[in-house]
Amino acid sequence: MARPSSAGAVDLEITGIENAILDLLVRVDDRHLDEMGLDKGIMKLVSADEQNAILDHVRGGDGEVLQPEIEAGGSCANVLRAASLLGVTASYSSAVANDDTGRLFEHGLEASRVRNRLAHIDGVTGTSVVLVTPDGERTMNTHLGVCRQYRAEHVPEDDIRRSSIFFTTGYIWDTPNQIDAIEHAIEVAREAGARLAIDLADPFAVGRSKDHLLRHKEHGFDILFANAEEARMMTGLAPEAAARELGKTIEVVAVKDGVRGAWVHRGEEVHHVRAHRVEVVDTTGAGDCFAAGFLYGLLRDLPVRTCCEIGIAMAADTITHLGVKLSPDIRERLTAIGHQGQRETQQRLQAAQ
Ligand code: 26A
Repeated sequence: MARPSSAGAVDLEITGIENAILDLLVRVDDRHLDEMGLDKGIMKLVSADEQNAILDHVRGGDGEVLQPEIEAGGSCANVLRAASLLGVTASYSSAVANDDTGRLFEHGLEASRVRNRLAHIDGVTGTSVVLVTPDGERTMNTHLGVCRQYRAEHVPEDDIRRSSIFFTTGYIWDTPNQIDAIEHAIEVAREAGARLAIDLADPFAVGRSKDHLLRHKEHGFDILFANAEEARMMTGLAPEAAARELGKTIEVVAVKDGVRGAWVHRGEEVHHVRAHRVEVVDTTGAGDCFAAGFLYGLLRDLPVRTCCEIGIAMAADTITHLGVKLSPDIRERLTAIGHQGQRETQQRLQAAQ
């Protein structure tokens, strides 16, 4: 995906800013959610005390040792780590504290070779207690900690200027200082000619920040990812119609519809791509991996339908693992999808001549 010729040197593919969060994943039964009055499948903001009460509750109080699976999370960071595993060069910024949680998060970033542009602020690093039920659905209980104190001076301006794509999610429009920071980052990206990509991330985020998101929908976003519910909240429409509507002002739009697959819109093109049938272990990060795969495809100049197929393959792969993980052979599988997409495009072009 080429940048305008007026832009400076571009040696990074994606820079992202959002919330640094460490995930504590625990397998639970549906009754645990019922007993705690938690609605399955949603993200809820909670205090650190509430997180501890949830962990105590699922431990059952009989001396059983609970060992959550601990791994770096944060929606945007998930996207960048997954993209980086595919060979995309990425840089990430948010805020962590000088605590073990923050160090584990940083380790996750660096292990995936994502450039670390984290700010350090006194307090506690964000965490999400992710409860995974036997059907693979995830219910997130997030304590945001110091990432809510992220501010404009933390924005890695140089990295944004040197990137093809600036990426964030709907989660970032939260505190006034975070809003200042993201609006500043968007301005830097626009001035430098970087593409602006956003994942709406969560119906909760769209509900909270709809005005900001609608403004950027009209005057800024180049690439948008949404699930069916988020797209409906933005447009009042079902997935295909929502993709077409959002596509009136946004160059590339992907609307994900779970087991019904995804719709992608670009210019005159609209495609539907089917979901894969897989054994679902944990849906955490499925949307993040979709975005990672899709952006990888765009950065490699693949046809938009192929980008969507790669996104779907990434989502299908991660949901067969607990946590946001990918299978060792994922890169080869995606390369095969990419080659197939290129062949089909060549055949179509030849047939049209
Ligand atoms: C503002 N909030 C609540 C959040 C998040 C979040 N990432 C950014 N901001 N709440 C949960 N997450 C992350 O979402 C991922 C799955 O898409 C979790 O850390 C999880 O890895």
